[in-house]
Amino acid sequence: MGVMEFFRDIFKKVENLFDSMGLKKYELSDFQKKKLLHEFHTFYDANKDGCLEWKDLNLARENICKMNGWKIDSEKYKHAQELFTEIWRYLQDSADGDFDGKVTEDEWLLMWQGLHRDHLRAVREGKAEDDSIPRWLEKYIEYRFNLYDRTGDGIIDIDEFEYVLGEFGISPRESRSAFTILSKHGERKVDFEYFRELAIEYYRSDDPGALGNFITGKLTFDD
Ligand SMILES: [Ca+2]
Ligand SMILES: [Ca+2]
Repeated sequence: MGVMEFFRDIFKKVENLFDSMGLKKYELSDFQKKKLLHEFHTFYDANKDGCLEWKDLNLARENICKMNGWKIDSEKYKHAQELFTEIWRYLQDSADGDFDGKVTEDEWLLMWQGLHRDHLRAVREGKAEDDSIPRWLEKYIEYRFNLYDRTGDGIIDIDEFEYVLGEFGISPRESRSAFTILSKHGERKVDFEYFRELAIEYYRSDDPGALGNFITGKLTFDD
């Protein structure tokens, strides 16, 4: 082996080592897992039996249409139907590892683990931006924004936030405090651009101080 080959070989080994060390940060932290499980139980598992099935998404869809008074055959009703069908298709393909038609907590976390890993790799390889997210999640965040923005003026206010989260079992005290924090005491308008930024933080950030952590109205993840 020539000197050049020798160093090339060493270089490759060091690179691989760094790569395997780097893989560690792909693991979701306990804090990230708690946030993702809160999302699972509060917004996805509509019948609260601990696992996610098509009937949960269907129930969530029906509740949302009812809450907003969207009539069958209206555009918004059809849009919600398409969106929930797409999300469920994605969850079945990406999360339901044993194909039993149910997504358990473990399967849900594994899916997020995979999304997290793929994203970090893609960013490192220059194939994705920091804030790129899969299409279904992009649509889901848009839907959540529209759900909160009841008056449809493009901005979520504290009363809308409290009302909608109340439907998901969050107390007014919690949701109002959370909104005060994420809106920086009302100084920062919660338009779609800002909401999307916060939502991505909620799904990805491991920083306990990130304002995006407050987007579901939950104030702490210590328990
Ligand atoms: Ca369920
Ligand atoms: Ca399953």
